[in-house]
Amino acid sequence: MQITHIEHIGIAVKNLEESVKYYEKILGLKCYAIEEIKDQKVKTAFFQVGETKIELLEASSSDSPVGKFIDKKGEGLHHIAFSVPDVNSSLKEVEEKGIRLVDKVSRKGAESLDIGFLHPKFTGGVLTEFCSKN
Ligand code: CMX
Repeated sequence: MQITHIEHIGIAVKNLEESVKYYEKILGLKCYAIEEIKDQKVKTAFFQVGETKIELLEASSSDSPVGKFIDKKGEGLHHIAFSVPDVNSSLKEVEEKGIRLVDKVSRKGAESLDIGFLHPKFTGGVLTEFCSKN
């Protein structure tokens, strides 16, 4: 496994617009992109913090994984995403080590990255994502 850095930290929010205000007006960060990812049923807002991004996530439909998460646990840290050179080989590597995958093969995420999720029940309760630029 060759993780190069934390690509982003995903934070589930009820209202994207309201949450963006906190990051901009209180923390002084700048939202550089808002993007809806239809496949994941989320609307996202991005902030760059050094090499890492903060990704705010608002559910765009009631059956969205983020909506389910907020219903159960409330707003807060949702997932951590590690940058790797090749998502599919990293997914294969951890699966061979006994980790259950959410995604057997990569799919397209925000900013056109290749992404794949590991199941939180096999990662110490932290939903974990691999990302690569392809
Ligand atoms: N962090 C930690 N635990 C989580 C979790 C999260 N983000 N999301 C769900 N869980 C836990 C639940 O609390 C539940 O635990 P218990 O069994 O102890 O109650 C368990 O995982 C199963 O959760 P569920 O609500 O029954 O939901 P599902 O099994 O239907 O789905 C999961 C869980 C992880 C497979 C699903 O949320 C998923 O596919 N996530 C990956 C996709 C995603 O989150 N996309 C949004 C981000 C988009 C992006 O960044 O690009």
